[in-house]
Amino acid sequence: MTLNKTNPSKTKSWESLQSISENLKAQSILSLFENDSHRVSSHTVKWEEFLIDFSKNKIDQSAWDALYSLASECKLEEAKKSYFEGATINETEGRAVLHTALRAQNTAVRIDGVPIDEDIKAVKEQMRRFTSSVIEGSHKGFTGKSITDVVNIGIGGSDLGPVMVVDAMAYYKNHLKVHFVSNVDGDHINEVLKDLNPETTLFVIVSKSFTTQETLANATTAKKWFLNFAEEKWVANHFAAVSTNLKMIDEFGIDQKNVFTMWNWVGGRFSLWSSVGLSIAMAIGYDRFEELLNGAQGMDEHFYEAPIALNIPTRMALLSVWYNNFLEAETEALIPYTQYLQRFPAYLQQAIMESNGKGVDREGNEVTYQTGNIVWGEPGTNAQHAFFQLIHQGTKLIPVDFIGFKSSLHGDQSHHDKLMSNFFAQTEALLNGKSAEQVKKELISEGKSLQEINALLPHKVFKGDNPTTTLLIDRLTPYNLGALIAAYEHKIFVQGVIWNIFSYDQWGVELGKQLAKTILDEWNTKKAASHDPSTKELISYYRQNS
Ligand code: G6Q
Repeated sequence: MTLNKTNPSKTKSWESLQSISENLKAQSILSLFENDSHRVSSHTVKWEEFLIDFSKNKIDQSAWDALYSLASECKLEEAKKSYFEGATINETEGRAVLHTALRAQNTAVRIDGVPIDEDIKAVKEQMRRFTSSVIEGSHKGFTGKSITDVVNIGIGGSDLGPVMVVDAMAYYKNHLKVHFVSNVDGDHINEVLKDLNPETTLFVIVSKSFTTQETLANATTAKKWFLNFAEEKWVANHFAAVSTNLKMIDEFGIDQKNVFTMWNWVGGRFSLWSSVGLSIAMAIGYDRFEELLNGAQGMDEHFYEAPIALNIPTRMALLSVWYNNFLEAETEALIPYTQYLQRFPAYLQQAIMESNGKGVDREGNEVTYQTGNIVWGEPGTNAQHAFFQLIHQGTKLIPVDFIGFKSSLHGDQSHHDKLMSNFFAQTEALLNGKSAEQVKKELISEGKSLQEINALLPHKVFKGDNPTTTLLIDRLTPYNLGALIAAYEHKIFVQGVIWNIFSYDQWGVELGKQLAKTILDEWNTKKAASHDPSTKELISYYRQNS
């Protein structure tokens, strides 16, 4: 069953949302609180250790109801079934989208009639054995020493998920040092290699296709570096690979027993749950990797079963559609109040923008409405000292997700209270703002003259009425992190369903790759290719001066 091809802008609910939005644009969020004494409880969803407060958003119940109808007109429930049951919902690549099967305890899903459950279990078992042998030290390098450093070589989906999770789970980490090399920039790999001991280093080459220029270049450099110190036969102890392309791995010379398969039904940017997460399992141990998977599975079940009004990912998605398509917001910010999640916005930038940055609908027509929202962010409180000025007093509507935790991991309550007082204060300030009267009173009490007050006043006023969603989670555990990531994954899915686009392909990254190949070939063969005048001039300047 493929996805329905409903044009959302032709639905009845879309029309209602347009008129509701006209009415709501004129109302402040504060007035919505005044009109509804139960607003906080009716706009808050609780699930396991998550509490999501949607009440500080510019939306009322009539808009929520119309969004729920929109989801139904766009056949969200049917789409969810197709997603979880392994239908070919990635139509343009002819693939299912089954990262959910990787975290299910058991799955009855079959691909082309073939069950996948046993394959998933076998790879997980291989991961458990391999990571345990490296962590416990029984896996030895070429001089008989145990491994101390693991280098994940991969890019995009084969890098961003693992690097984000390894960073986020630093508190749970074991003794292994885990490094990530992604960029084809030789300075990246050379910076990492310069501090490594080849006797105790394990390289994990992660590439679903095993044809990616960056990863192959870095893997080749790593192997060359290693062979300066050891004979070829020792590559088996120091290199592992994750891929669907077993033939190419063989040509690269990696021992079959260190090869971890993955499948075409796992999209790159959703692959951290597969063997692509090998470096995560190395860093925190296989059992904690399983806890991460269990958290994602918990969220999968919630997403699949919870009624729409209590469904966290669905409400997050519909809210984003509301801002994007009816209140003309172009971007959304995401501010985790924990340093551990510093890579979370970057990870979600790929997941969200590569998935939903599409301008053609599921019938191949150009869309006539906005799709893929722009996502950005940095951890708080750092972000407050950087770009929060624009959110508070700039001219753009920027809905913000605030993600915070009830307890810190190291248990320093004094720091945590300071952090969380900022967390709550920011959403409060964004909502309430600061009126001219308040500012005037303050300036008077500071002893400012009338002239000074008049000059300063407009600059110190905060209009407020800036929407935020608060995600308050008990603790940053592997389980809760898995659930949090899965919530955003399903948000992406729901948005794609509503927008009638294909979320799981990424043709937009191909053209640049093709042209880079043309330019490189041109330099290697010394045969000029044609370029626009600007690019031609720039290339010639580069070639003369480098
Ligand atoms: C993700 C994309 C992309 C991909 C990289 C690496 O969904 O497909 O980011 O992960 O291009 O691809 P390989 O894993 O095939 O090297």
